Amino acid sequence: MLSDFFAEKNFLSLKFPITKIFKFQKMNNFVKKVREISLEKKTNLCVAADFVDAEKVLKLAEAVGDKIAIFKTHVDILENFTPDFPRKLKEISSRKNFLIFEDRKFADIGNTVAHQFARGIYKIADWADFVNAHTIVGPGIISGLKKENKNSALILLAQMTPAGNLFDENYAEKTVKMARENSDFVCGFIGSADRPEILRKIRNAAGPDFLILTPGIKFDSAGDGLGQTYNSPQTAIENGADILIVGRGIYNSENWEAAAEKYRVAGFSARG
Ligand code: 6AU
Repeated sequence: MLSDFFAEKNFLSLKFPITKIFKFQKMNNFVKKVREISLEKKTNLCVAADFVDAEKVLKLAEAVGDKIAIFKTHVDILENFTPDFPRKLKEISSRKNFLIFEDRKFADIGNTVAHQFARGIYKIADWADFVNAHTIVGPGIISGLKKENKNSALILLAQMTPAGNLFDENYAEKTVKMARENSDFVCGFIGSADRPEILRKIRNAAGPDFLILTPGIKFDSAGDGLGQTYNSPQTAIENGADILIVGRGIYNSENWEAAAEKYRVAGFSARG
């Protein structure tokens, strides 16, 4: 039985009009920053840069930088990573005014994730504005990351997009509770429009002070043969998402900038 905490409530609209959002004052500084960028650049788009060539990732950031609020990386898939990569990406992000999300999906004990976050080759804590973590391992993962945090905010995976995943309503509810208990560091969730009834409950329970970032967004909803599920920008926004993560829908197109513009318009106009 789920608690009242996660029951469907009607007092909050699922779509927060972006211009009215600033009356909610409890929000983390990173959430505030995203909202400010969204308003200024009229975008709630996050581009997922899943190339294995660092130069291509930087080219993509230059091409779509004016259209996005957040740029998402997977540094561990880069075949030519050097410390120059985050330095160059940071320069583009401050020039084009977007934030950087390293999609590392931490999933180990606190002590190990602390090392993974701050040390090794990538030194993620030195440059990422956002990182994300699985809550399956309990709140120690949040403490471990917090211990090494310099200037990042944490996103928790409350849902995932692949077909047949084991995330359920109970898991999402416990994840929202963990976020509320650590709201100095946790600023939002990954949610999926493929289970809209759960996404709505996450939004209701989390309120407007947390971001919900939703991957699995594409105009063409055909899957990728590897389990990924896709929904439209409208479906995600109507069910409580505020940031839309788009990868292949943009970087597999011939004109990255034009594709990003189409997703920017669709996502931002759906916000109302
Ligand atoms: O648009 P795509 O399918 O090309 O890329 C989606 C991006 C990928 C995934 O690693 C990521 O979003 N993702 C995540 C994230 C962001 O945490 C969670 C999830 O459940 N599904 C998903 O696709 O970079």
